[in-house]
Amino acid sequence: MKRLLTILTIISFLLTASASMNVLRAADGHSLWFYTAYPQYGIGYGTDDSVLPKTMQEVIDKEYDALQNSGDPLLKDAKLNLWRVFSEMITLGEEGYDIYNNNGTIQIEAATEKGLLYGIFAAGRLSATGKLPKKGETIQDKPICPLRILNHWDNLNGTIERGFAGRSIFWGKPIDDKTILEYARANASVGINGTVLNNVNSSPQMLSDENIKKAAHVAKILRPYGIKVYLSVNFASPKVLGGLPTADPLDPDVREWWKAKVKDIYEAIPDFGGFLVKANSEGQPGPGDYKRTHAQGANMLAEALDPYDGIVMWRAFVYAADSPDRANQAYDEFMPLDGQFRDNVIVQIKNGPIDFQPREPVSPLFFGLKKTKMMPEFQVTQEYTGESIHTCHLASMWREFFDDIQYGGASIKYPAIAGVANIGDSPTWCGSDMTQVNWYAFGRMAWNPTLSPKQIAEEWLMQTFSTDRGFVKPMTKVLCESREAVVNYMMPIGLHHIFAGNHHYGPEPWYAPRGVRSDWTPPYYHKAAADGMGFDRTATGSDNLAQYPEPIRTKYATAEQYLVYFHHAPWSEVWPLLCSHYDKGVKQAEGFARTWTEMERYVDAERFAAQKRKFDRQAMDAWWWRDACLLYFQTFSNMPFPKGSPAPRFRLDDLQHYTLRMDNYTAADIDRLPVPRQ
Ligand code: BDP
Repeated sequence: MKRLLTILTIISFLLTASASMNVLRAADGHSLWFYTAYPQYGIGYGTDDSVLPKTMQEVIDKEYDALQNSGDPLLKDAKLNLWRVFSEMITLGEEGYDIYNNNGTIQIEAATEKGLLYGIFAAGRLSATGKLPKKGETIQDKPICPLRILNHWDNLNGTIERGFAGRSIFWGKPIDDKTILEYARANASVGINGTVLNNVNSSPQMLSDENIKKAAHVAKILRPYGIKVYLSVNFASPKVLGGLPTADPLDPDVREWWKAKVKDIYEAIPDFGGFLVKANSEGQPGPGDYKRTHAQGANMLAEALDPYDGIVMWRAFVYAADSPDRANQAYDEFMPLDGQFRDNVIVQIKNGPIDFQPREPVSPLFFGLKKTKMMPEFQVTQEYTGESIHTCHLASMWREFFDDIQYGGASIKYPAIAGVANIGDSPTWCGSDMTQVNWYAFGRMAWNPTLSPKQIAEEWLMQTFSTDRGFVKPMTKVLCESREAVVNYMMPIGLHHIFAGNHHYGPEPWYAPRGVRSDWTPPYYHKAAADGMGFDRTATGSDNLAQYPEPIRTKYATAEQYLVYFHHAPWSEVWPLLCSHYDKGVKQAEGFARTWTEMERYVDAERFAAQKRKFDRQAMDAWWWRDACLLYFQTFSNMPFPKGSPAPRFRLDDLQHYTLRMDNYTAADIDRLPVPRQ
């Protein structure tokens, strides 16, 4: 017995030692989800970083070598087979692959080189997560959505709109080829096959010869990874850049200008993907300036791109100032145009009708448009969900989106999906280690919108930090709870857009200065008053509910999570719910910080410390949100905090004089605030 115990102890010692050797290497977060799978390989290419692969075959060769050297014995003799004409492979399409365990040898097979590349990355992921097929088993996969595109809101001067991870990797300084190479590889590894290099609020200068040349250079590095480049264009470019007197889409000279410009672009970038356009939205120019419709504007560009198979992604994010209900507008404006867009136009629609809120219903356009191609736009960068500080696993939000789309009877087989990137030149790429999960999740879910947030969290954690169950289990729980926690402590039961006036990080439900358009102030959305709070979007109000078909209309009308989104409800109903959700959110955020503290032995010291600061900050911010919102709404409800609800840590008056903003509020500051601490 004693001997057995000794043996067990030795075995468990060896296991622990090897696990910690694997996970405790120093890391600055730059290796993304290649950390555990390729210990000696990282995200780059070892010694020959400076040599850019020119063809996909070269990329395949490098990735194949990396896979075989990854340390997984099953992959040491892995084989690659390209079956261009084999019918079973052809059914996997352009991008699918098949991973087969042939009596102990892993074979990766596909009908195209692109499929092979995705197969190699998938084998790496399956190896890191212990899921490679067993003897005789096969794993096949192909994407549901053909175009999986990141949108960078990068400005030509190198700043990033709503970016929380440093400056642009494309603009504002000479391009670092190695960074673009690493970026390409990371994207390809999760199936992203397109990228828009510049902000939707686009400068006409984007289309200058010099900037097209820069885009062409980026395209050259991305091409061998199967990634196409797209550009955001400013609708007034023919006027501002081209010197024409107008940008009217029906003007023959304007049409010729675009055709010539498109020709130039394709000369520089032969596989250019197409244009993304924000028009007549938030001050951007568009066809409306000439009394033309969105369809007329989009079709003009589509016609110019058509000979090269380029596409136009035309955004539906439009809303006029001070309208009775912002949520109604995109639907009202785009429904009459259904069927009028050319075949190579895809209308790009934000997931919800307002603006990337922590929770909002899906945009009714997804159910309404029947003869128009549509693509959802998700926000990967956490503009409204805690920037790069708060952990918020957005896969849960996107899961809810796809589930509601299906519940409402529509298909989730979109021709394209866009995600507003959270990537910059910060060492961690995303501004923090934990927020990298959303880049990963976007790629995985765009490829397969039926994936669960849990599977994505688990596989990402295992590749990024440690495969130890002691780590993966509790941290998967944290990630899977995190989005609901953010909703709870920021905007529960259907609250939306009660953010601070000059940033979207902290709360300012009271913000309503004179002269600011009403739909840019929180009271427009929460409508708190003596009789209750919430936006009446039923038939007695804006009737936004009528834009939804059954059964999703009834689901939304009766859901507690959308109570004050669709109804102006009495305080007797709202107040207890508000308090319990805000209290829960605070507890959840505090729980995340506690769990992370227990993870110290599984994570390298650098990433542990950096992330600890973020979790601690998130917990403090949760208190700030909760106190600000409850104390403010209490001035209308005049109801006491329910029994068991903790006393506030802050005073409303103080909160109204400070703004919760990442650069002016740190852990130490909380002690300096003139507030009684409980
Ligand atoms: C809002 C952002 C703004 C963007 C706009 C858009 O606050 O910076 O330009 O969306 O999507 O969420 O066009």
